[in-house]
Amino acid sequence: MANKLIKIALIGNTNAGKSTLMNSMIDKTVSIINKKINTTQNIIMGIVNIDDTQIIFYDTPGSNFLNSSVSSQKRLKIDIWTAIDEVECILYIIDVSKYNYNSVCSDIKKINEVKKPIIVIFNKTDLIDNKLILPYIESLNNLNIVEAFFNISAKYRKGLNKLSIFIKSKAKNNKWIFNKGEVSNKDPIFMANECTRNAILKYLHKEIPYNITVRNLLFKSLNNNDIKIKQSIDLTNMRYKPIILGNKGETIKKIRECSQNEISNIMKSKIHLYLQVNKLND
Ligand SMILES: Nc1nc2c(ncn2[C@@H]2O[C@H](COP(=O)(O)OP(=O)(O)OP(=O)(O)O)[C@@H](O)[C@H]2O)c(=O)[nH]1
Ligand SMILES: [Mg+2]
Repeated sequence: MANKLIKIALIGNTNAGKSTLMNSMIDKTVSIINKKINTTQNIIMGIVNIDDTQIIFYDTPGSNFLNSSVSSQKRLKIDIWTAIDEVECILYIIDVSKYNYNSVCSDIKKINEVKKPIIVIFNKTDLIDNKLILPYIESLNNLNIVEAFFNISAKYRKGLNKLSIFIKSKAKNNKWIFNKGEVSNKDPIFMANECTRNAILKYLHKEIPYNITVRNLLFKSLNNNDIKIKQSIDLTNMRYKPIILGNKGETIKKIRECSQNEISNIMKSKIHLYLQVNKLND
């Protein structure tokens, strides 16, 4: 039996639930999820193999940047278009509780310039009365751009079976790119850094987390299968240091505990996490 392959881009506004959808499809946390905006900062691939078919999802940063010309957002925009270029099919994810026809219309028209199948996904259907969605579908259908519509709840795993059957049916005969056990293109060090970044997003004010980088200093498996990890939280400006540490070190303690728990859940090992705060490029 020939192997099949399909690459899919997950595009949509920040907070639409792209990373949640990818994690639910793969049944593992490969991309971090947060209720704050712009959680995903670069393309993260998630891989799922169903029978003879390998599906590769490209999770992207929120596409509110699709039409933006702000220079700090250029890199995010490039990532989105790189993903759109590399895949065979685009899933455009919408937070149905925040549906805005004009914004969806403008995005899908722009994406349609690459002439690839666009599938619209109404996510977070757990939050609204599903009857509301039919008129949304009818008006978008009039554009003759969208190949199919799906209603799902990525968080509560509703409607995902139908969606994966559909995606699978679009796969073409091709060699698999990733080996059987691989679930992401990112390594454990990247994932561990991301967990700490996510914890920082959780506990700090909006503007600060975007001025920090998490850098790995040590990642070591111990004899008893525990993992020892040291990371540096690099700051563009040391005036953020007291904020990250918090009163008597309370904030960094919470960040460390939260990240350590998340890494432990992902890696299914006991984690010993140590954090330090440094100036970027020191
Ligand atoms: N109620 C509900 N919440 C959801 C659903 N899917 C995702 N969420 C929540 O929406 C928030 C954003 O989810 P993410 O998956 O991080 O969104 P994203 O599209 O990847 O966001 P960016 O990475 O910032 O572009 C999180 O708090 C999720 O728990 C859903 O089906 N129902
Ligand atoms: Mg995301």
